[in-house]
Amino acid sequence: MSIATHTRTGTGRPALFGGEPAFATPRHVGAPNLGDRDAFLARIGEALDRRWLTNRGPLVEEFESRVAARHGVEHCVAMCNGTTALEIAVRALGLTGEVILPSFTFVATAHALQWQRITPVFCDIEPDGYNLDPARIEAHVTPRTTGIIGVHLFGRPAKVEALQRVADRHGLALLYDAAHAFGCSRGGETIGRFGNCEVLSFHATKFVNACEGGAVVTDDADLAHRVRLMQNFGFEGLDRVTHIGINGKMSEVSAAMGLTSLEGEAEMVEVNRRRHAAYRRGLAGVPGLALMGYDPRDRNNWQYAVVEVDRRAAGLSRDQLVELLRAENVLARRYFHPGCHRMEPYRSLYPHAGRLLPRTEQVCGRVMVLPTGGAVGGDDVTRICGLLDGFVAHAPEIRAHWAQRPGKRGDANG
Ligand code: T4K
Repeated sequence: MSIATHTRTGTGRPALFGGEPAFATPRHVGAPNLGDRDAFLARIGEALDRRWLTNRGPLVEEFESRVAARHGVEHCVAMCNGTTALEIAVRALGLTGEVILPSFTFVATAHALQWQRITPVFCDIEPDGYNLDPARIEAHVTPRTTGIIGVHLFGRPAKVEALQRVADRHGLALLYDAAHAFGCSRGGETIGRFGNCEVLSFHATKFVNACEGGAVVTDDADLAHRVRLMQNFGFEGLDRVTHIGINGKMSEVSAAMGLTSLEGEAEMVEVNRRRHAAYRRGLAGVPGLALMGYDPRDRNNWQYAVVEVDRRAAGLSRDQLVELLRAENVLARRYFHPGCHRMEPYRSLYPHAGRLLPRTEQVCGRVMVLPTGGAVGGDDVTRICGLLDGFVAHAPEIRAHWAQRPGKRGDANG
């Protein structure tokens, strides 16, 4: 069977069915924002000259004060990664027993609890969004509940006012996983100031990149003090340990990258915003594909191009589109499929959790994240939209062709 569905006009054949891939090299979702290479190398040179590479060197101190200032908070404790920052924040807040969180998040949010033998209790997300639904939390509160973790998924702020009300009503700690939300705001307030504390990630794929890195930001001086002790083995002086702790320190090399990345923030936002506008234009007429928007009243970093696929309207499922795109070297991702509750150990521990997570289950099967940012050009985005438009326009032929393939449709890699 001949199939020519690469574009709406039918030129070319999908790479999945033997055509030339649309891109000769991969287009990644999380390609790092690098910033000014010379500025980075100069910082590395200074660190080498100083022979001071970790243990709260001057670059880490500068990074901490810049991140604190950027978020309008008193305290920032930089860490080796966001997961460790989450674990330390959870421990410094004294959380035990059960903690309520969304399942539609990166698995690190749940692991940060389970790793410390705290039970993650998965709560469904809003009917009209991807964040924790404040209206559903109270049904999960038990005498063992000690806290809530809200996630500002894809940089869209959680409903912080409603979450705070629930936390206050039940005397629960409230912590935010703000891994995606650097530089974002809610109601005129910068993310970073909500709840007891917020946790940032500076992983290479994040808006601000420190290769690996994370931070706890807070206005609570006592909490910040405990967090700082915990990330440095509990040392309070040269040989005085006053607290249990681990090694969660950020290195000078990471801080050098983080500072350089921070300096490029305005430019990165602009590039991300332009790519988002290109996706909006390119996908506007494509049935069944809805690009996630951002509330114009909030500031955002526009780091994620998230598309929800309505299989019936598009004629193809999210998984089919991801598989077609990946063959074209467009390495779309199914973040955060299948949801934490369907990953181990949660899947075995709580096999029925999905019954209380209908919206999460629906969204986990529909969302895909597309390449954006500085690593893709505006023309690339136009081309990716053209591919999607072509696939959807020719969905019946593609489905028919698929049905004849040995093994039929396989699931794309997450
Ligand atoms: N909370 C939330 C909500 C999070 O999303 C994350 C991390 C955390 C907490 C924990 O923070 P960290 O401990 O990571 O600081 C990636 C990242 O490793 C992870 O940081 C991130 N979330 C998650 C959403 O994505 P993977 O397993 O998908 O990574 P990987 O290797 O498949 O890379 C993703 C894409 O980026 C690929 O297309 C390749 C591309 N890439 C990646 C790297 C590392 C590059 O182009 N260059 C690179 O250097 O988890």
